[in-house]
Amino acid sequence: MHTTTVQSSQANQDLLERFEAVRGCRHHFPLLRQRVNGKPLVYFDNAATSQKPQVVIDATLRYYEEENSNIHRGVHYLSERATQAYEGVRVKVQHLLNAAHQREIIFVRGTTEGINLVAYSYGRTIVGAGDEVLISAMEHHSNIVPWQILCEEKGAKLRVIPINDRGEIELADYEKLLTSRTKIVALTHVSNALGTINPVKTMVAMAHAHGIPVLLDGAQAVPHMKVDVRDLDCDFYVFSAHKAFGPTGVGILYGVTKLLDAMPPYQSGGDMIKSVTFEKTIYNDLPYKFEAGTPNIGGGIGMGAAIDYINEIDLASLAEYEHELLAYATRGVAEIPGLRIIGTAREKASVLSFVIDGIHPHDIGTILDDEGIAIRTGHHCAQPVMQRFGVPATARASFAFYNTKEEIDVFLAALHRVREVLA
Ligand code: 7TS
Repeated sequence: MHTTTVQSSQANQDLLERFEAVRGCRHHFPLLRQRVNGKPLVYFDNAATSQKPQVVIDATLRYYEEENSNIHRGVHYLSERATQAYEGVRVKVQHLLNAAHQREIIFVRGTTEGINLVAYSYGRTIVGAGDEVLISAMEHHSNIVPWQILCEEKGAKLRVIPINDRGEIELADYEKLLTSRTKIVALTHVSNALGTINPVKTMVAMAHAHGIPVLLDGAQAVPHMKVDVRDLDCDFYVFSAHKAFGPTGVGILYGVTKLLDAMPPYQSGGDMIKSVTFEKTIYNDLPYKFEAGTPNIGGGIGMGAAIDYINEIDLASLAEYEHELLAYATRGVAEIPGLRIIGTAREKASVLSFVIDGIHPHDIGTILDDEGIAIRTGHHCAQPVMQRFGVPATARASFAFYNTKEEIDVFLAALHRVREVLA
């Protein structure tokens, strides 16, 4: 008994020290130092976009000050330097995701473009009349609309895996929807509106048992957890740099070589070709076949710095710390009369969506903004989720590892004031 107590107090001490190390990273983010409406900024809109550490800002600036040049096309010094830096980021992403090959890492504009690329290129080659595309009821619009357009064009059917009242997928429901007509499953790893972490590894294995490929939307996963595409065994994985401490306008599509190789180009023009005549164009090899035109080079370099930064943080401690923040906030909001949490999955990332009886979420957002607190209100580009839970919109606080319990206290006090003023 005594030994257990000593061990557990040692474990607690270790945990506190690790949390302290995570919290210490806050000062790397210059934007968080500002005041908004005369109050210290409390930034709880991390699911929309994360803040950027100084190293990412510096790397982007340095690129424009010292390296700016177009890539893949010059023999001159600067072009070679920019090309090396940019291609170096591809290797960093490969290691971040544990992809087998560099050629499986495609630079895109973000999650949205990555999904569109797969829907337009892969989707159009494999989906025909009477086929089905399977998504879930908790998808972001960017993982609904491209598939809907594809299905309309091909006379195929978009099928939807339902979710339960906690905002979880029941695997038995999912299994029933996997049939010989299903041509692809496109699923979010973590829901932006509910916070649900889906059991994607199991779900990929279940789809593969039927020979169906799977695309995972990792927009909300990469900033919060270690992602290993080979362990997940997914066929495609997409994410945006800007939600993972990098710049806007750049993201990644990972795809397995076998599928990418067989896919036609999505966009065409410079860089994606080997040779062009008016009679015939020979496409470039992977990954360049999918990278037409001058990319966001500065953004890519900033993403590389963000990956270096993530690699420096202990991701396991980060996830534990964020979990602690979510649990603390969840306990706190439970004391606010009339407040209902939307999304109570057993496996959740740091998203707290809620409604308060008789108060519109936009009014909650406006009062919180007066206090310097940034949350998101609305449908979070997931209108079907709102319909599922019978609400027009929610207020959503989403946390990152640079947030603190003290900020959550400020947020809770402001929510109590919202009730006093508006209810
Ligand atoms: N998928 C998920 C799960 C997302 O959360 C988002 C953005 C996207 C795709 C699209 O990413 P983009 O970088 O291409 O725009 N989600 C949010 C959000 O929750 N609030 O603002 C954007």
